[in-house]
Amino acid sequence: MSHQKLSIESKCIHAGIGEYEYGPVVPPIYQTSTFKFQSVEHGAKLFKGEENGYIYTRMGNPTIEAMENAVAELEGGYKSLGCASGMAAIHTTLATFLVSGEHVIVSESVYGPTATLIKNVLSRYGIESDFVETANLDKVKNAVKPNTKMIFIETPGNPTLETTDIQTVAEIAHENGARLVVDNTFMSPVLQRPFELGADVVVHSMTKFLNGHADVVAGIIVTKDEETYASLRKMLNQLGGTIDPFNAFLVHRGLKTLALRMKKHCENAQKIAEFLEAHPKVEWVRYPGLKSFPYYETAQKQHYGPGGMISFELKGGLEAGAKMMNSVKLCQLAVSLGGVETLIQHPATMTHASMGKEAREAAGITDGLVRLSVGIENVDELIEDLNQAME
Ligand code: LCS
Repeated sequence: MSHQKLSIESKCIHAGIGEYEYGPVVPPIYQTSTFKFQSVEHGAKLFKGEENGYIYTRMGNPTIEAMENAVAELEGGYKSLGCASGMAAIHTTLATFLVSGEHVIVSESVYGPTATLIKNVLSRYGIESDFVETANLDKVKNAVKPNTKMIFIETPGNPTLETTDIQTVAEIAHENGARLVVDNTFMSPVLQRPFELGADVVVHSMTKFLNGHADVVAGIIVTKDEETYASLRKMLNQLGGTIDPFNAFLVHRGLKTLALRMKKHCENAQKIAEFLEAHPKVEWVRYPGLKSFPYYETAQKQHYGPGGMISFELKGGLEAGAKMMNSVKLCQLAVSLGGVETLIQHPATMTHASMGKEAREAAGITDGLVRLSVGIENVDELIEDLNQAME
């Protein structure tokens, strides 16, 4: 049966699995930095690209390739590139497609280090940027300049969950000769597939939902054609932010339960968001599955489920939020997200501290905002824990 016809649940189990010596059902871990050539002539042919084969793990490795093929298949893309972290994936993508004098439009609400990489590092190489509320399509249109070559959106955005209409922004990008890159970390390909909506490149921090077990730092860039893939591969070979075989093996293992996990993340988060919304101590809650979500229509249009991320603020702001975060017992106070365990954190002093107060305020990241990554524990026990922490 062609994988293309399979459901996302079955793809999670079978994607990327090839044929290996002795017939294992799981790709072996080729924990090697380099590969032997049969002769000088053979080595030369591999380097020239006249023959297929492996040379050196930074340039390619069968365990990594199996995981890359799996993620590409889940996203409905062509090929992908495993990276050492989500930041390595983002850096490689920006460095490949932007040169000095060019301009990128970026979602205001993005992971803090993505914003600082663009503002503080890429600016040193002459790359211009504007951070805008990409959920507001007029603002995106107005931000386009003659030298705009990329629109980079993170949707839903970290940590505000600001949701950008991927299809319309893809149209704006393409009408203006720019590429659309989507950071799909918060949804995973089970809940959102940006290529179906016109995106050109998809990136992920695989540290999050894709691996799902809080034991790997990794990233990926997914492409939809050979030309894009080849340019990125060349850049990744030079920048060197490649994933290693063991981490690729772990991510591939995690992918098998991705659909199952996402279903449970959604069920639990929906119940918790409803509990928070009804709680007298809660000032506001943002969750794509709530009717009160400011981007509810866009979310309904482009998501296959509401996801596992919630942001909220207590009455009493930061002080009340800090008290709550210090009082959880089952939920854990830690950054990162997308794992099987529920994590709670404070963006203004943690994940988004590097952005500075002004940029945070512009992006709607208030000092009192609390971010919850809902895990797959028993939801009644999670609610009991949140309730006692608020009391
Ligand atoms: N993109 C998004 C949307 C992220 O949330 C993160 C990390 C990254 C990219 C970077 O990925 P990494 O290099 O860490 O694999 N987000 C984190 C967070 O919210 N808490 O800790 C890390």
